[in-house]
Amino acid sequence: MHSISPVLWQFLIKWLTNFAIFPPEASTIAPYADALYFFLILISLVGLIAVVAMVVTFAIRYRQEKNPVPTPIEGSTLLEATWTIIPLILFMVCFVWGALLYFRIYSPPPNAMNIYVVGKQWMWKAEHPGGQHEINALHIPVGRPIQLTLISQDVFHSFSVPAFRVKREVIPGRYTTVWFEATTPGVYHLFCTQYCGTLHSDMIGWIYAMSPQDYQAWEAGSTSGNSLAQSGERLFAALGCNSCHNSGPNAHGPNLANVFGSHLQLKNGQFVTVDDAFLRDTILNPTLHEVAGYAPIMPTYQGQVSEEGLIDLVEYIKRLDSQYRIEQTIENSAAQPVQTGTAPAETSAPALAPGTVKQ
Ligand code: HEC
Ligand SMILES: [Cu+2]
Repeated sequence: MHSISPVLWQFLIKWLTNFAIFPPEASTIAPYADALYFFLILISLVGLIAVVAMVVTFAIRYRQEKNPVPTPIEGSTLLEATWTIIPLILFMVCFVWGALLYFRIYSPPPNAMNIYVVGKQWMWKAEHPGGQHEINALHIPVGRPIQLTLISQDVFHSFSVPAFRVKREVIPGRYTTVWFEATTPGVYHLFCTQYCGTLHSDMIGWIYAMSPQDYQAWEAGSTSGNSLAQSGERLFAALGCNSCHNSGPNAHGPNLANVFGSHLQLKNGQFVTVDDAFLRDTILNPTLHEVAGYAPIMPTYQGQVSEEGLIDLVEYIKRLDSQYRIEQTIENSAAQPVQTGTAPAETSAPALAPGTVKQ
């Protein structure tokens, strides 16, 4: 898009960034978003100049001394067609261009690496599948598509990284996703762009875009010991899910192996594709979509599992293939206290299983 003159483009962006009126372009999508942005500015400028020029010319040309009596104009089809068709074309160009960009921004590539982010008053908590937890920080490798699955624990928030030109609403009770691919290693600002209470302006963090080697080193150095799926496996046992969901012959619930991504038939005959949101909904609200062939005996876990716990369960079920073992962690999980590595305030819940909600 900026292939017209990469040199000129670089110059423009550098200059704007240098004067702190423009964030750097640090993702693959950024130049595309900027191209549309500059196009909008350009046509606005052209419109502005045309209108001002006409106001001034007409004011001079048709001033009172020259035209004491105004000449009535009956209308001109040509003129009206012109000022209808030209803006229509311009708006259609903006629409099609914007729609193409929108689809690009909101459809993650299938090989994207998934990281979970929980927003709450007033912090961002990121959870990597490997079990790394961070607060108001997110470490990512450059050159690799990253998909974030976002959810809020309380009110509406909005996850915005200007340098990547992405922004996504973070909503209580519903997973939303956003993806990006960072291009330049660096540290970039993360903002909440939804007014979410008194300390909203404190709800900021940093994205650390690192070279793949640095990222690997960080990943290895900051794991809390358990992957999300392993924590999920323990929670699955602690909450008694495995009393109904096991591959045994007398199981009361369906086998959950390979359920993620499959098409399930519901009681009303409809089919649903099992995704993250479906899994989360089923745990909290089993009657919402009852699966054909089973009695609706699954209890609700509303209020018993934290958002982090739900993420662990989702991640566990996602990774189940033929059996119920992610790793042999079940035996010792009851004996030793489990460190989930989330916010310090939450790791101290004594009598509860990891990931469950304090009552
Ligand atoms: C009392 C038995 C029971 C318990 C305990 C139970 N479930 Fe279920 N679960 C079922 C039954 C029966 C169904 C299918 C009918 C339905 O959807 O209500 C089901 C459906 C599901 C589904 C939908 C997928 C499918 O193939 O139908 C998921 C996911 C699930 N359960 C996860 C869990 C998790 C996670 C827990 C623990 C937090 C849990 N269940 C606890 C009985 C149970
Ligand atoms: Cu917020």
